[in-house]
Amino acid sequence: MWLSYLRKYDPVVAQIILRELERQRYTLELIPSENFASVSVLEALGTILTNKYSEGYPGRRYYGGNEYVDMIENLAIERAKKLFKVPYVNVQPYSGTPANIAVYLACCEMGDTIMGLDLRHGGHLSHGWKVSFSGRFYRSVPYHLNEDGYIDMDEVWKLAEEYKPRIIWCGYSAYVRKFPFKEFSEVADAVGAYMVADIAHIAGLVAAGLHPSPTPYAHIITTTTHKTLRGPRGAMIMITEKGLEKDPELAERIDKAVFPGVQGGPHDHVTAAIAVALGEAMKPEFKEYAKQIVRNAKRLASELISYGYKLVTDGTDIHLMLVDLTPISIGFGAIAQEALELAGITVNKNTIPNEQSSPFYPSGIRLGTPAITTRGMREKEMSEIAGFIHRVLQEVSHYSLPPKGRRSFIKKIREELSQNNTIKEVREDVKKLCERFPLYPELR
Ligand code: DSN
Repeated sequence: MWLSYLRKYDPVVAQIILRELERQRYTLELIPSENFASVSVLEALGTILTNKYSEGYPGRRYYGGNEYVDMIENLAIERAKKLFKVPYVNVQPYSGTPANIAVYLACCEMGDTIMGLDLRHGGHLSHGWKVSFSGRFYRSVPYHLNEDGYIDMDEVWKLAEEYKPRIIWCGYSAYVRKFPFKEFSEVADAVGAYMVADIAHIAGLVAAGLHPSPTPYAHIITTTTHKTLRGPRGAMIMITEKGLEKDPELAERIDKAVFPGVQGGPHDHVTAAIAVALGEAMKPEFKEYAKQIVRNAKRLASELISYGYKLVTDGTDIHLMLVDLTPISIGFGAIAQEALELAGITVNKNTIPNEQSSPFYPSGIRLGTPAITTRGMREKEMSEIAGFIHRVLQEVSHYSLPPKGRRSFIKKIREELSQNNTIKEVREDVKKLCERFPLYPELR
């Protein structure tokens, strides 16, 4: 029985985990940065490797007893090198932001200038947003999207030439088109910057050849391992041949930045699970999976457009899309997220380019297909899901956020909507769809 010891010795924790399993099983997970790791990945995570301290790197640790941990870490490194065709990998970062902190530490002095896409336009917190360490300790010069939702490369060139940044980030959390690695490498090379590709969102697509690789263009590549790559929560930093040519000591500096610069002991159980996920990503089935993610995203996007929704850039090239709900009302993303959640459809509210509201009460929602594709859903189910979303949003389109008292307003509509018959009906339809695509049947 799954969790047999935990059920016996700490039933309180076991019951909460089992309820979360039910939630994952019977809801539609459309948050594009989430996925369902395989049972093999989960098994590797739940092992005795969590007991070990291994500060340092394979063959040069600060603790004894690392014979097998070295094997695990070397295996993860070798698989990542092969998959992403890079000469150097560090698999120890705890997650995406710590990986990016290590990159700053290795490449910049405090106060140096850095460039990333503005958070409100789809960039990541750690690429220079004002409340993050990256916007506080470095001089952040953000670039933006054009009105059409594509990156404004004229602005990128202008800012880079004027401010001569030390780092230029090309990598996004809510950008729906192909990441323009080649164009960014031309800018970075022209101004002598490090080009860092943050492929957290698209790593699985890159690994499967469904998105152009940054390897020929970037100096450094960072990624999390739990999004499209479908591994455990963790991250990696990779250095390309181009990176080593620019700076032969870069690998050593990255290693030192990760440990002892930013972190202590690596999470060896996570490293093992990363090795498993990388092994899975090398298989032909993973390529099929990645293809289906993109096909599903395109179908979901086109169905939503056919219902009259406005999508940023009118579609997607990758696994995610951004629905601009401004035509319903400004800040409607926050209402949509609540209503959809009540119907068993999990999405995240998101700012849209030229947002007129705030990141907490934004006007868009971000949807992605990695998790539902893992369940085995295909184009036909995407059409059904678009229909569910439309039924829910139609039901709540008369609501609009008040200028004040927004938190209590959201609480109030949540209560009202929990009694709404259409939402209850959609919730039942969502459950039926989920039952057709069982999640973790092995975990009983
Ligand atoms: N929180 C992640 C996302 O949802 O895109 C980025 O780190």
